[in-house]
Amino acid sequence: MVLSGCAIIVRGQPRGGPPPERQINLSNIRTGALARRAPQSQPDQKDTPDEPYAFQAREFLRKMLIGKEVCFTVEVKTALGREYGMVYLGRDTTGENIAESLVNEGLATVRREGIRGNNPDQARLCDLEDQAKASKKGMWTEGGGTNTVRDLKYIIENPRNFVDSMHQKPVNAVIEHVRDGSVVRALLLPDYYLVTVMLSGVKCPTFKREADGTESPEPFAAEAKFFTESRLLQRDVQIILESCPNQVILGTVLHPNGNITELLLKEGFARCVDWSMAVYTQGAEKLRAGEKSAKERKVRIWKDYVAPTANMDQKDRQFVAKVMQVVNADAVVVKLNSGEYKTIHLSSIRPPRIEGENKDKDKRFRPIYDIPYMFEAREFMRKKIIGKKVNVTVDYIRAATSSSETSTIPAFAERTCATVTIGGINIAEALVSKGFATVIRYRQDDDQRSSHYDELLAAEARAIKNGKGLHSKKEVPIHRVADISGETQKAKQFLPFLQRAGRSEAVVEYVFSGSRLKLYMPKETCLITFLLAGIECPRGSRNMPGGMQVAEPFSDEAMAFTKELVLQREVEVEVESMDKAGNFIGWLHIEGVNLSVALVENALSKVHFTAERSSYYKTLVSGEEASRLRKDKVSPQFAPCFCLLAFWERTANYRAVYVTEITDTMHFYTQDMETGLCVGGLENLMETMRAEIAAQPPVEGSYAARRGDYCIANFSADGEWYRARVEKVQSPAKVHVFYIDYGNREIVPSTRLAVIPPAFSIRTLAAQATEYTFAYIQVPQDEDARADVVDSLVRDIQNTQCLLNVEHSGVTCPHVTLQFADSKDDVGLSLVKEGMVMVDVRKEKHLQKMRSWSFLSHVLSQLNIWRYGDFRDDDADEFGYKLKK
Ligand SMILES: *[C@@H]1O[C@H](CO)[C@@H](O)[C@H](O)[C@H]1NC(C)=O
Ligand SMILES: *[C@@H]1O[C@H](CO)[C@@H](O)[C@H](O)[C@H]1NC(C)=O
Ligand SMILES: *[C@@H]1O[C@H](CO)[C@@H](O)[C@H](O)[C@H]1NC(C)=O
Ligand SMILES: *[C@@H]1O[C@H](CO)[C@@H](O)[C@H](O)[C@H]1NC(C)=O
Ligand SMILES: CC(=O)N[C@H]1CO[C@H](CO)[C@@H](O)[C@@H]1O
Repeated sequence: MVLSGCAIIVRGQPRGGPPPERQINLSNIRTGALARRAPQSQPDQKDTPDEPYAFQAREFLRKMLIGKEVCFTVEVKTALGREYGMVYLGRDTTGENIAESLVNEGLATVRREGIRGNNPDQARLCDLEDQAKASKKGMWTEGGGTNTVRDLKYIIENPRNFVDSMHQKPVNAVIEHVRDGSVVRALLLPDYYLVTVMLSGVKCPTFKREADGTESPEPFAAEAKFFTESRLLQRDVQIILESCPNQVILGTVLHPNGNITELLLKEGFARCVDWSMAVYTQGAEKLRAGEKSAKERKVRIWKDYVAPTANMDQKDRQFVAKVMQVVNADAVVVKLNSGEYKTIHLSSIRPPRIEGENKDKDKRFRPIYDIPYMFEAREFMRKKIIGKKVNVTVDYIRAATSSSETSTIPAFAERTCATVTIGGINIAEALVSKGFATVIRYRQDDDQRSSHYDELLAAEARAIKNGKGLHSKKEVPIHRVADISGETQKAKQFLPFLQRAGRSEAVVEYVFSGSRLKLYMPKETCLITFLLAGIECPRGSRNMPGGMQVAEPFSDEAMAFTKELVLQREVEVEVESMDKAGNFIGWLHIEGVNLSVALVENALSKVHFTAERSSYYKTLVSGEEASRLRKDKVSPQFAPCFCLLAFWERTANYRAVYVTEITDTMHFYTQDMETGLCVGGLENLMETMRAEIAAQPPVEGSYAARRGDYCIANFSADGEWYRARVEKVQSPAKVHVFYIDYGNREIVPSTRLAVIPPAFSIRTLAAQATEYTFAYIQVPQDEDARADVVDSLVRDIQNTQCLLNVEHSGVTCPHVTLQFADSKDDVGLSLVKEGMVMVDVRKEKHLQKMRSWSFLSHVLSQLNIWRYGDFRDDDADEFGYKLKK
C-alpha cells in the first residue's frame, strides 16, 4: 500500500497465512500530506484537505509500485520503530530509486538539512531537485498547484439517490481500504466520493469488536481480508453500485483479472447472503455455484461441512417418478420405478394457510376449500402434473419434529423435500410466481433449503410486485362447496338433476375403495359420494357393528388400480340412481375408459347381476371373459381355483418314476421305476453290455456317426458306455448325442462313439427316458425367471423318486403332475405357491367350459378354501362335493 508520496507498506511472501507488514518512510525527501478526516470523536477538529501535489505523489507511487516487488534499505530506525530507507523497484538496489523519481517529477522536495555532502546518493537527490525546479516540473510549476487538491466527499447526503443516479453503470474507482474480505472503502473517480461498499451477495468472516475495544476475528477473517487486500487494495477497478438498503451501499467490484465475489466464494472465504443476492447483477446462480463448489471441496469456512443429502445414494437423490396425487398445495405422492409410493414435499415453500384461527374447532373445516388460495394452488398443480412424470431432486430431509407441551409448532413426520420439475419448469417456482405459495426464510447458515432458492425468492418478489394470488389486494376467492355426501335428503333432491344432466364433469377427490369415490362436481360446486355401477368389487376391511370385518381378497389391489387410474383426474360420470345412504350410483369414464369395465377386465371386480339392464352389460361381460382368457394377465386371484378344479376334475393314477434330467425349457425325463429296476431292466442290461465291450473293445475311430443312428457313447462325466442316439453331426470332432436312457445330451468327438452291440439295441430294451412337461403351469417367458425355476427343480427332484400322473397329452410330450414321493406334495403346485410360476389355464378345454369364473371365485371364498395352501386330492374331493351341492 502507498500511504503517501513518501511512505509505503510492504509485505513478504505469504507462508501459511498472511505475512507481517512493514512500513517504510522514504528518507531524505518530503511530499505533501494527504487530506485527513477529523476524528468523529472530536467534533471541534476540522477535516484537513490535501496539500498541493500530495495526491499526485501518492498516485505516482501507487501506479508504479502496487503489486510489484521492491527492494529496500533501512538507513535509520527511530526509537518508536519507524524505519527510513531507500526503495528500489525490483530485486536489488540497481533498480529505479523511487525517491529520485519523485524528486525528478517535481512531486517531492529534498530534506537538505540532513544531507551530508560526502554521500553521492544524497548529492544526486539535490541535483535532481535543482533540475526539476529549473524545468518547472510538478510542484515547481507556476501557480501553486491548488488545482491538484481533491474535493473529497466523505459523506453522501442521500446514498440511495446517489446509487440510483449511477444506473448500475460501472464507475472507475480505487480501493482505499479493505475492512474485511467483503467490505471495502473506495474512492470513486473522477468526483472523489469516498464510499464504503459491501460486496453484493456475499459475506466473509468479520472482525468482531468486543466491549473492551479489541477486535476478535471469526475463523478465516484474517485470511479472507488478506485475500481481498492482496488483489484489490489500491488497484484501479470499476465498481457497479447496485443497491442501497438501510444506508448500506451494495456493489460489485470488477477487476480485469476476474471478480472477487465469485473468487471469495469459490475459495471458501465467503458464503452467499440471501437478502443481498437479489441485487447481484452478474448472475446469482454463479455465486451459488461457487459456494457449492467450495462446500463440496470442504475448503476453509466449509471444512466441516456436511451436505444435507450427503448420505443418500445418487439414485435416491435424483429420479423420475409419476405423480399420483397432489396433497394440499406443497406436496405430491409419486410412484417410483419400483412401484412404491413416496410423498415428496416441495422444498422451501409454504402453502397458503390461516394464521391463528380456531380452525380445528370447526368440524366442517376443509382446508382445501376454506383456506384462501389453497384450492387454486392445488388445482394449479393438479392440472400441471397429475399422472405425469416429473423430475425429483431431493434437496434435504427435514427431520421429524415432536410437539412438546410448551411448543406451538405441531409435530411433523420426517419429510423428504425436493425440487420437482416438469419439462424444465420448477413447480415450486411456478406456484410462488402465481402467488399460490410463499417462500420460507432461513437462518443464514441453514442449508436445508431448495437448490433453486434464489429463483424462488425472485419469483416471490415478482408475485408481490404484480399483486398475484396471496399478494393481491382484491378480495380472496371463496369456494362455497356443498358437501352432499351422506346427506340423504339433499342427495334425493339433487338426483333427478344429475340424472337429467347425462354425462357430467367431475374431479375425483378421494378413493375410498375400488368402486367407491368422492367426487367434486365443478359445475354444481358440490361434493358427492359415487359408487360404480354394474360391478361387485372386493370390499376392504371395515368396522361393522359386530366387529372388524376382514378385507376381501384383492380389495387393496382394486383400490390401487382405481387410484392410479382416476385419483384427482378429470372424469365424466353418468348418475343412474342412489342408494339408501345418499350415495349416487353410476358409470365413470376417463379418457374413453369405463372404470367398471376396466376393473372387470383386470379381474379386480365381478359383474353384478344388476348390470344386466345396463347398456354396458355386454362390454362388462366380454371384459370379464377377456380377463379370464388373457394368458399373461390371469389374475393370481383365480390360480388356486384352477388348481383345485384341475385336481378335482380328473382321474389320478400316480406311478413311481425316477427323475433323471431337467431341461432348460422345464421339460424333464424320467425312468419308470418298475420296468427300470426289474430283472432284465436297464441296470442289469448295462452291466452286461459294458462287460462285453470291455472284453472286446471297439477300434477307436472305426465308427462313422450318422444322424438318427443309435450307438454307444463314452460319457465324459464318468467314462462309462451308455446307449445314445446321434442327433446331429457338426464335424467329426463335434457329434451331438442324446442319451436315450437318461434324457441328457452331450457333444462328443466321434472317437468316443462306437457301434451298439445288437444284443443291447432298443429292440431288446426300449429307450428308458421319457420326456414330460408340467401340466397346469406356465413356463416363464423370462429367461432368468425360468432359470430360477429350473435350478429349483434340479435341486428338488433331479435324481430322486417321484410320483407321476399323466394329465393330458401335449404337442411334444405328455403333460403331467408330479408329487414328491415322501410328502405327496405336488411339485408344480409348490412352484405356484412359491410364486415362481403362474397357473396355466389356456389349454385346459374342460376348464374353459365352466361358465362364470367370478361366480366360482365367489363360491371358493365362501367355502373358505381360499388359499394356495396344502390341499390335496381329498381337499379337492371335498371341495367338489361342496361345489356340486
Ligand atoms: C511516515 O509516513 C507517514 C505516511 O505518510 C506519515 O504519516 C508519517 O508522518 C511519516 N513519518 C515521519 C516521521 O515522517
Ligand atoms: C467474474 O470472474 C470470473 C472469473 O473469476 C469470470 O469468469 C466472469 O466472467 C466474471 N464476471 C464478470 C461479470 O466480470
Ligand atoms: C428430467 O431432466 C432431464 C435432464 O435434466 C430431462 O432430459 C428430462 O426431460 C426431464 N424429465 C422431465 C419429465 O421433466
Ligand atoms: C472313455 O474315454 C476316456 C478318454 O477318452 C478313456 O480314458 C476311458 O477309458 C474310456 N472309457 C471306456 C469304458 O472305454
Ligand atoms: C361408452 C364407453 O366409454 N365405453 C368404454 C368403457 O370402457 C371400455 C374399456 O375400459 C372401453 O373399451 C369402452 O369404449
